[in-house]
Amino acid sequence: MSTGTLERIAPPAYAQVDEEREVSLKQEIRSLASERQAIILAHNYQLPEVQDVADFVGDSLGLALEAQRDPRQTIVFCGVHFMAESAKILNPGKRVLLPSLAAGCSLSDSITADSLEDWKQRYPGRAVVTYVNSSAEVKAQSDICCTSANAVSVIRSLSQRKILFTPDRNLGRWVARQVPEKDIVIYDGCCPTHDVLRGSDVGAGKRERPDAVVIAHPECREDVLALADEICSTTGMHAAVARHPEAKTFLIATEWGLVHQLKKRFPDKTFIVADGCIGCRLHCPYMKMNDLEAVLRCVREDRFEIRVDPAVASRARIALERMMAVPRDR
Ligand code: CIZ
Repeated sequence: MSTGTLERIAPPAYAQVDEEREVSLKQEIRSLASERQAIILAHNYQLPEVQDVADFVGDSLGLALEAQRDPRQTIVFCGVHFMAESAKILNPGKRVLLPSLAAGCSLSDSITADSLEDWKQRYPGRAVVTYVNSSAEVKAQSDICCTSANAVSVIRSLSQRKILFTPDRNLGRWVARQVPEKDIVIYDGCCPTHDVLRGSDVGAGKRERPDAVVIAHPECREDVLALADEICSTTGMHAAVARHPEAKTFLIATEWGLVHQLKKRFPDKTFIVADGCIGCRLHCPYMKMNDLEAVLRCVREDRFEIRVDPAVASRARIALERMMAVPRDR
């Protein structure tokens, strides 16, 4: 694919819907959601038009907290499967719906309860810290969860020095550099969307825009992080932009959906997806499964309901609640 000019940021063609249809879908979704007293939550990586119909847009930690705070009993979770599962685990009495069951996560699939069990046996006695991008079964076998917004604080909060970190190797390595006093063994999983980005892509963007501030997600590889001015979670990226009031241009090294929120909040800044090919590689196909048609079917037909085995859920909830007691990194 041609790299084009870095000025243009456009979603891949198949993600676009006809404008008139988009307006009527949004109206129908909003009116059905209020009629049925459903809250719509959308992750920062969702399609822009899906973010626009949500009551709340955020990262997985923010969405989980919002799901708990809101009194509505039906949660339409526009994200991927593990996130909807976490919402269900934390809100067992509420109905959690995921618009598309195809919205999985390769990183979450890179570790199973069995492979974690094998790994724990290889490294006995270590505290298991699991990134929320994991199944309920894997969380249930973990001591504590973390997100990219609190991973460093979670590791620091532990009394144990020896830790197993699962499943993202890039996040794990970055955290290990922040907390050298801990002995951290890192699982070999990754998010393919972030892992595909290379330092040379970011370097090319920097050559074209030497004034740009580079903001990278810690799921990116080390050569990308080495070029970053700021390394943070998606929600942390808002604060990172605010820390550079003099900067006009930002190279964003994370899934392109996040740029929609940044553009809304900072309309006078220019945000460029750091892959140099207009979001074509920093594109998570699973996050984009929940298009407006799927969200409408979800609200109208109450599908697809997420259920978690109660025994698994009660153990996973302990790991999630321990995490939620730890503050965000910054
Ligand atoms: O925790 C999340 O929501 C993810 C997957 C990324 C981030 O940094 O927000």
